[in-house]
Amino acid sequence: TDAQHQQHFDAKLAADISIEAKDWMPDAYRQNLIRQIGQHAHSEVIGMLPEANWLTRAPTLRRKAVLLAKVQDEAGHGLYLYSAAETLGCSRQDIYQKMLDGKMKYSSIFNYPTLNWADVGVIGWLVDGAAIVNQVALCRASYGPYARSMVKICKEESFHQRQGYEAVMALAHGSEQQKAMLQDAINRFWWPVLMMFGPSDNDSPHSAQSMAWKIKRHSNDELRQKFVDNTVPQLEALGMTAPDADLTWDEASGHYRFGDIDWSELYQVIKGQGQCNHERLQAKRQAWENGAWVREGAMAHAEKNRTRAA
Ligand code: FAQ
Repeated sequence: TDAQHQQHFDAKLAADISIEAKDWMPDAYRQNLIRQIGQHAHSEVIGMLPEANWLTRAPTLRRKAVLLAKVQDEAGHGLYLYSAAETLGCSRQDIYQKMLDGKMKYSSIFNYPTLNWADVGVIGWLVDGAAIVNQVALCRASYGPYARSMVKICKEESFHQRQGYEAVMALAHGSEQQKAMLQDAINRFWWPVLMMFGPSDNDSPHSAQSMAWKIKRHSNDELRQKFVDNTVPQLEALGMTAPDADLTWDEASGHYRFGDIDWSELYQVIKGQGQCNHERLQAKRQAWENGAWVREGAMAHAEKNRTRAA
């Protein structure tokens, strides 16, 4: 019966035994995972665009090769995550179409423009840095296929974060102009990166249930704090600053205290009114249309093989 199934499911969660694709699970748990994993997958593929913008203008061949590898990794992450979502019974094409139609979200951070080369380094360092803090926690998510995809993704994100830090280090040790370019990129990305962790705990509608289901292991605010604590020493090592007059070390708590986040900005961007929302979706719709002949060709080939076999 459903009550027995529920009991079995609850016992597994309590014992930290992962839930697998063929196991019984409450429908709300399944739907919540499709929502989160789907949004996560969309973020990976939309997230290719801001950095891809600089592939043709990377300053050296070495930088170009590294960036190309990094952007390709993001496509791979999207593919693992779409596969993880499919194990829950949704179709990849359906959730992809929802993203193209603006009915499913992707991370707010990818709606900001990349104006100069320093932005590429800062994305690797701060955006991938934030992604790791969030995703290391998700390696212990209760749904097995999601948790396992995170393990591999985190290894790659850690290379991404280091390549970003190495790129910003070069700028930090460069000319006055390069230092100014880096500081400008940090100033523009700092607050949007803090918003990646989602609304504050009091305003996060999904958190309580996702924590109870052990999908989320830490709250949005806990992870945001962890990111700030990790990152401020790195900022200092670079000789750079954050655009936050209230950022201070609090000896008593052992944490950095930071200023108030402008939540209205996050909500604007999530609603579709960020600087690049339109451009990002337009690029993905265009790519989908331009790829129609590939899909048609693959279908025709499959059909031909079927007829031959018959
Ligand atoms: N942007 O109740 P909560 C990457 C939405 S890293 C847009 O707190 P939840 C790597 C939220 O979906 C980026 N929407 O929700 C990379 C919900 O909307 P809904 C991707 C946001 O799920 C680097 C509503 O607000 N990482 O891609 C944002 O419990 C470089 C209420 O929020 C992940 O997706 C936001 N920032 O917590 C790639 C990690 N924040 O569905 C390329 C997995 C919140 O009700 C280049 N996801 N919303 O319509 C998560 O950990 C969680 O989903 C959170 C949000 C923490 C993002």
